Amino acid sequence: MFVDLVSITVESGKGGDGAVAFRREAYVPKGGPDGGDGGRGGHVILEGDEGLSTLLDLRYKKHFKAFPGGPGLSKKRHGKTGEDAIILVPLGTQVFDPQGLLVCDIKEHKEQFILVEGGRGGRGNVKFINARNNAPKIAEKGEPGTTLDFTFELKLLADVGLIGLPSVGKSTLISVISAVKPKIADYPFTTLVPNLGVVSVPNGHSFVVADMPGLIEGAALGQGLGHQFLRHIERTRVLVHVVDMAPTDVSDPYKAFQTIHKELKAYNEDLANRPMIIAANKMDIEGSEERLEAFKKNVKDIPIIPISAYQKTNLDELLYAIDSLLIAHPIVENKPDDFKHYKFDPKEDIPFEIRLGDDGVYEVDGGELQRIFQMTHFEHDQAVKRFARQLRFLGVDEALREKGVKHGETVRICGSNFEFVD
Ligand SMILES: Nc1nc2c(ncn2[C@@H]2O[C@H](COP(=O)(O)OP(=O)(O)OP(=O)(O)O)[C@@H](O)[C@H]2O)c(=O)[nH]1
Ligand SMILES: [Mg+2]
Repeated sequence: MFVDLVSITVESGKGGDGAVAFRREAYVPKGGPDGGDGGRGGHVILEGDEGLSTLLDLRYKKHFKAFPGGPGLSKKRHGKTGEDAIILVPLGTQVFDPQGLLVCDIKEHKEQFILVEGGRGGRGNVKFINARNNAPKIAEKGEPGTTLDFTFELKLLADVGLIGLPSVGKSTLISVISAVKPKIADYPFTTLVPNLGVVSVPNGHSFVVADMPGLIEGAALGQGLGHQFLRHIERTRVLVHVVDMAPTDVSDPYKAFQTIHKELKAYNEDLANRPMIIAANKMDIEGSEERLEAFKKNVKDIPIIPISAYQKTNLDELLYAIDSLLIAHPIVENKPDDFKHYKFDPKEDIPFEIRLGDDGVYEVDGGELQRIFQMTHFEHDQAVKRFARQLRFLGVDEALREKGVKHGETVRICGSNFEFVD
């Protein structure tokens, strides 16, 4: 089965908690603080795998979760880094975020991309030593991981796309110019999924061709099989439009050409303007010469190469013509800074949000406050005090006062009730 579109949920690992620990020294009941930092949570990483040709595996496993970082240890030891979750994808996989933005584009074998970063490890108590406190009983919890949904879309990486109505000879053509041997039959819709083949030009150049399922009228609107695969020609640099010069029905080659052109245009204007060559096929059949002459009168701006895929005639001329067009239209690479990584980072956000709850209690939540809350060890008194200072610094106290909250009243911070001390 050829799967080229899936939705996936990924979750990066939470950072490990920082440790509160003290050195043990002979005759000293409590030595200096030595609690180490928590380890970083595991990333979610994409990796290109040339052995894969579809996103089929991802249809069955839709949730990927990296491991959390290990907690910090005594003697200032760092916690273990959480194991990454590695998602193997076929070359040509593009990943889109929920807003539809392109996040990354995997094109090479073993190429990796950090899709979602793991949470930072919390700092151990060693990091909280200061002039006023040389035995801090405080540490941070690890930064939370991030859970996000992405859409994975496979768009084949072919240089050339073979397009045309059904039964015009696309698969026959790829089978005689490359090592790919697709099934060929007399009935329409033979080709159900795209086939990729490597083609060698006699001059030593080579390129990758995708043989596409036949397109029919209405393809851009979802008619027939071909439409699902139109995305796979989006990335080709050259289209070879195969036109049957001896159709079995009475349909005119020029009409056939126009039908496909209209479909390309309806799907994506850019596709219709892609550098194109017409392979006028089945020239071995009687009557094709006359049709070709008529066709040439209608189509003047696109090079037309008459061939017979069946008898393998004039194929080199076609390959040379494709080669020159490819040279004239080199690959445009996406720049790495076109892409973005995701990390738990409410700082980009607002500091916090405040609203009156149904029970008349003010609720403060969201943004940077959420991160601070999640990283606070409430078991430690000093951590709670630090949390209170951080709230003041963020402006939470001020905002509550403005709302008319009085000393001793209850407020809800990130879902937990606290007493407002003013
Ligand atoms: N006489 C003749 N027959 C050909 C030629 N090329 C292909 N055919 C025949 O045309 C029929 C359809 O060929 P395919 O290669 O399957 O056509 P296709 O364009 O891949 O068709 P779909 O995959 O259905 O879109 C087969 O019976 C081929 O043998 C040719 O140059 N001359
Ligand atoms: Mg075919």
